[in-house]
Amino acid sequence: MKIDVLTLFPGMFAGPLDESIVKRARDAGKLDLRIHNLRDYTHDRHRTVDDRPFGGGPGMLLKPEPLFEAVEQLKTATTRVILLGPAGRKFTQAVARELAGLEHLLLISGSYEGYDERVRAALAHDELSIGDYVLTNGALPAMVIVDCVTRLLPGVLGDDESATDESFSHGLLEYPHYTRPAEFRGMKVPDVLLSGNHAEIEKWRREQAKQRTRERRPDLLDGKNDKTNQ
Ligand code: 4GM
Repeated sequence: MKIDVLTLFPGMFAGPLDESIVKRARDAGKLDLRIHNLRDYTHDRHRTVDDRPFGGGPGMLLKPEPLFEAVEQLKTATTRVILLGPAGRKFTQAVARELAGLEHLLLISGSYEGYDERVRAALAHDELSIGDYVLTNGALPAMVIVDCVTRLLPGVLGDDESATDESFSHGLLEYPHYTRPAEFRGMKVPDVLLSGNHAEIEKWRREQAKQRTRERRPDLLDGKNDKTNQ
């Protein structure tokens, strides 16, 4: 998969995507990730990317011209152009699975107060938010999406690593896990996990997962949730 990211802060991307599983995917040619500076698509002396909103009000907007020029240069017939912003539809594991099936993503990591509406209307196929909070810019959301989508690409995770999709795949939170030692600083691993009785272990895990979900994320149980959200 190819992912292009347009940002005003390309330096923020050095580090998080150069480590661990994303690095391995890039080195193996499974992810072709390119970071582009939006300022490189300006033509004035000051490399201006923003301007004041018509009608007044606080804050600045990204000017349409550099965004149009960048998207027109970077997109092909198969590109999904995605704006990032707190007003987007919520990015979930289901959306990550959808994106992982595409050939090419162009993520636009905005900042300031947002985008000129013509960018939305004419350039973007979709607008995503990673959650209900406001950040200084969309670089972290772009990195979250790159990370989350990359681990779903074919052959990126080994068999052992794949197991950790559990939390969202059956719509419940994960049950508690333990490793050795069986007793640590007076804290014991539940007897059932040491019993070797696999039916009992399954039952215990199912109950724990349900209880934990009820306590922490009742929204996942209340039926109003489209299961495709998970
Ligand atoms: C306003 C409009 C994304 C602010 C567009 C971006 C939070 C998220 C920004 C923008 C952001 C999010 C920059 N804050 N919840 N700030 O995904 O890109």
